Amino acid sequence: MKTEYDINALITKFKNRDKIALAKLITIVENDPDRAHEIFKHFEDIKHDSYIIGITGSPGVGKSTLTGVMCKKLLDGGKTIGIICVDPTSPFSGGAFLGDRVRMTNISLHPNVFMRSLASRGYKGGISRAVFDISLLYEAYGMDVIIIETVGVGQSEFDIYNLAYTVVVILVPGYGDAIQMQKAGLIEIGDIYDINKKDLGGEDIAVQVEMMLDDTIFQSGWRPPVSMTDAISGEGVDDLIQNIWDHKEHIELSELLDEKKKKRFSYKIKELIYSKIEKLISENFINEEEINEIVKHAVEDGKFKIYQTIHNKFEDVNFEIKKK
Ligand SMILES: Nc1nc2c(ncn2[C@@H]2O[C@H](COP(=O)(O)OP(=O)(O)O)[C@@H](O)[C@H]2O)c(=O)[nH]1
Ligand SMILES: [Mg+2]
Repeated sequence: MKTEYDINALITKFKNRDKIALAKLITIVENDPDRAHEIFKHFEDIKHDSYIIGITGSPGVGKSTLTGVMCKKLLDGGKTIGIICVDPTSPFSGGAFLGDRVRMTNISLHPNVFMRSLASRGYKGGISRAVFDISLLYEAYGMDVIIIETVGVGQSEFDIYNLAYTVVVILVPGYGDAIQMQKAGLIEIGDIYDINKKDLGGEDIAVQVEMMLDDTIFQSGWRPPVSMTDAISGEGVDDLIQNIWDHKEHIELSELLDEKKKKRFSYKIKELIYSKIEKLISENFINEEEINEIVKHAVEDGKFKIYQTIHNKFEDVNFEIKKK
């Protein structure tokens, strides 16, 4: 059964900074993207002032632990923070969700922080759609900082690069050699590199990253710095945070931040258009009954004709789109 919410009542509470209302609105945009416009029409005046930080790296490098420590420091500095954890590598177990909760319990009760985990695939319209909408809600809520934690880069599922203003790539000792890193596309994406688990070593990888960065030309005029942290003891985290603020200042002064904001919105606009068109097509051309019929033939007649059937079906279609 679908839960009905009174959106107007929720918005009123939300505007009074009620975290439960924030949680409910997030649930609505997650599960029912078609209702997003009903929510966002109440936020036409919001400023897009939240600073969006992406934290990325392979599973287990310490992203959640680091996010927790950074958050604590930012909270102490009076900031309000919204966190989104995306971990599509654990589709069924919900392990990411529970794990992150445990790692972040010490901060998640703080009134100035809110956290949401998206542990599985299968969000309507995709994970990036859900992440974007949640980030907008955080902005409307007035969060100073939004942290998006995500596994890996350049996946079709979710590209943090289109959303975050500063991307931090986390590596750990024993990751492998520089060539592997280049293959993984890590050198193109990071604004900042951090070698976490420095208690286990990592000087060698830091040197390799530095060398690789020295060989790269950065058109933006920003040469990514490399920090080393121990997220358990908190050592080095202040440097990492300082690097983030330095990058923020750099992109503000060079007007790159505006470019990034524009990119964020144009990405969203395209996605909205595609999802509208997809809906149009699925409503007009894809009919479950018909699909079942084709499947039934395929199975019962012992003849595999699905390509031919769909091909013939579309031969007869006139794709003229008329406005009302
Ligand atoms: N030794 C050591 N372990 C760490 C450090 N940071 C995180 N860990 C541990 O590494 C494991 C994975 O951390 P987690 O934050 O869940 O990684 P994520 O998958 O990248 O979010 C946990 O057991 C952490 O306690 C660190 O700096 N040093
Ligand atoms: Mg994590």
